[in-house]
Amino acid sequence: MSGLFITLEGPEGAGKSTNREYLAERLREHGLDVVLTREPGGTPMAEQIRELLLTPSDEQMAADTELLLMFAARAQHLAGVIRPALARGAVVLCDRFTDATYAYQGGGRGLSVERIAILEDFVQGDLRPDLTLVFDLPIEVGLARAAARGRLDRFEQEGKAFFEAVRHAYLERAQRAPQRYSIVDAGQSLDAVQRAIDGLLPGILDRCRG
Ligand code: T5A
Repeated sequence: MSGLFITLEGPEGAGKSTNREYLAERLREHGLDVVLTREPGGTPMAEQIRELLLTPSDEQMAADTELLLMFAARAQHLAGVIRPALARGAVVLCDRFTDATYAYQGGGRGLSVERIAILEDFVQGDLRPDLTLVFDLPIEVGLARAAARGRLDRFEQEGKAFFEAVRHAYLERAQRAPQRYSIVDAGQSLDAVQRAIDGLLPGILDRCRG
């Protein structure tokens, strides 16, 4: 058996976590085994790496360190959660994955896409998401939602230009491979976003059964 690997992506505050729960419920109604997870993180050790990555610090983290820690956490997550779940035929719904590395470390930090691709091949082999939902919205709207929750993490303290580059990188990747990506307008009301997800559901269920 081989499961289905679905990732949810987008800039800060786009509603990925909220809508991941919603999509999981819809899929479970159809009797599917659904595993919810996130990056960076997803296992106890990978969550420790997440703390290192998200906690603001007086020592500036070098961009290469950030990149390598993302892939270190990912290697642990793949071994401990994602590969075992896919092997037993589950649907894995993962809040962020390697598209986030291309968007944040590539687009945001300006690291070379070729270098990211080398690490992607090294850590993942030929494993890639089957489907990626990109929750897209104006940067100011997402940052306002994130800020309303209180203290900002290390990434949320970046400036607008960083997040515009992140958003641009996501949209560019989605446009280059439309068979893998679906873009969801995440700037709408939550009801409208969830209706858009309902519209994608038949296609997702087909892939689960396929
Ligand atoms: N990162 C990650 C990298 O740089 N490289 C990588 O390779 C990876 C994997 C992770 C950080 O790490 C970076 C990217 C990130 O900066 P995180 O906390 O997981 O940190 O960051 P986010 O994924 O951005 O988490 P957020 O919680 O900020 O965003 P979500 O999950 O998109 O949004 P969510 O669902 O928590 O919603 C945010 C708020 O908005 C409300 C919700 O109720 C919530 O209060 N909301 C809406 N309000 C109005 N209308 C809607 N349609 C709404 N949808 C949600």
